[in-house]
Amino acid sequence: MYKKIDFFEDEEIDAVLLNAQENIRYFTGIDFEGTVLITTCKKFIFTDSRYIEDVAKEVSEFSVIDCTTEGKYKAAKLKILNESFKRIGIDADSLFYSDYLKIFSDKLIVAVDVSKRLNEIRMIKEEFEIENMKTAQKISEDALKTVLPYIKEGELECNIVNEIEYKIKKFGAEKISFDTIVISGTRTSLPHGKPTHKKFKKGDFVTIDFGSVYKGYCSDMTRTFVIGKANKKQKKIYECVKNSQETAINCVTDGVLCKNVDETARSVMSKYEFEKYFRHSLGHGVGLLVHELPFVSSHSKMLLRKNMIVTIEPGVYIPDFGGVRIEDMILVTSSGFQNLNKFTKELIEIS
Ligand SMILES: [Mn+2]
Repeated sequence: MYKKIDFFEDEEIDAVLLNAQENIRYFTGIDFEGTVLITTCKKFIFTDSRYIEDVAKEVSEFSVIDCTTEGKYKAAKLKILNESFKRIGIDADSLFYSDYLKIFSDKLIVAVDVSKRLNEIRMIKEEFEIENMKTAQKISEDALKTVLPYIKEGELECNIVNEIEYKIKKFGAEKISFDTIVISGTRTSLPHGKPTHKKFKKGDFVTIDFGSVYKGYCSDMTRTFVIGKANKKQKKIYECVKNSQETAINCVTDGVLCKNVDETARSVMSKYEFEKYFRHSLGHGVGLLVHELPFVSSHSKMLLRKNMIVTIEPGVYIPDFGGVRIEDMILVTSSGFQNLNKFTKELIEIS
């Protein structure tokens, strides 16, 4: 299953050259390393001996060109590119400048950057994509549930990383969607802190941000726990973040501006006087990439549309004290939203 490119006329281009792994997968339906050239009537795959057998079996509409040696690669690609093209759409976000020079420097071909268009097509998810992401999310939640008993005083951040990643793969994911974050204590004020050999202590916040990949599709979630009883300030921060997140999620629907959802989350935080401690955007699209369009931020001019999947992940991070982030993946529907994350958001105090 793959999407067709339909903007040749709009962009006045004869062909599109794809390099990014996620776009290759999306516009060919298969996963391999190489380059893809799609014209209005022909489709070419340039790949090498590592993938050629598989690729040739899986695609029928593409001409597969063996580029096992560098010389063959250049010759094949340049020959085709020179055949009849004047203007070629390139995925400038991922095309190496050295490759760009080989193709465009001394030729009369014009390069048009179509990366934004390609990435925008991927924002609206097909049914099979939504199903894969639901499965990826379920794997993550099942992993966290089974790892929860290991999260206790004296345990190391990095051991919990290992346990979660092991369970994610055991439960059927092909890989993790990004390096698992497990941080504790005052280090939870670092939104993307790196796990260490630090032990969990009584009174620590523990923040876990992680995801699974299922059939190429990512999931992403965050939960924050407390080891022992939460103190008054911890409870206030947690309540603020939870309230901010739930209020923002509740205004997700088809047609709402991304920046309005971001603003809603911040306005809840301002009631707790914590908004200055929320220093990143509210969320992001998820799909073949863990971070993709649309970005749910104050700068975004995009609207949320039916069948987009975005994270909503407010956080309050107080330096030298600690922080809380809660993150769910939200599917936009015509009348509102569906939260793909079922894991509790009540504060868990681990005794
Ligand atoms: Mn995220």
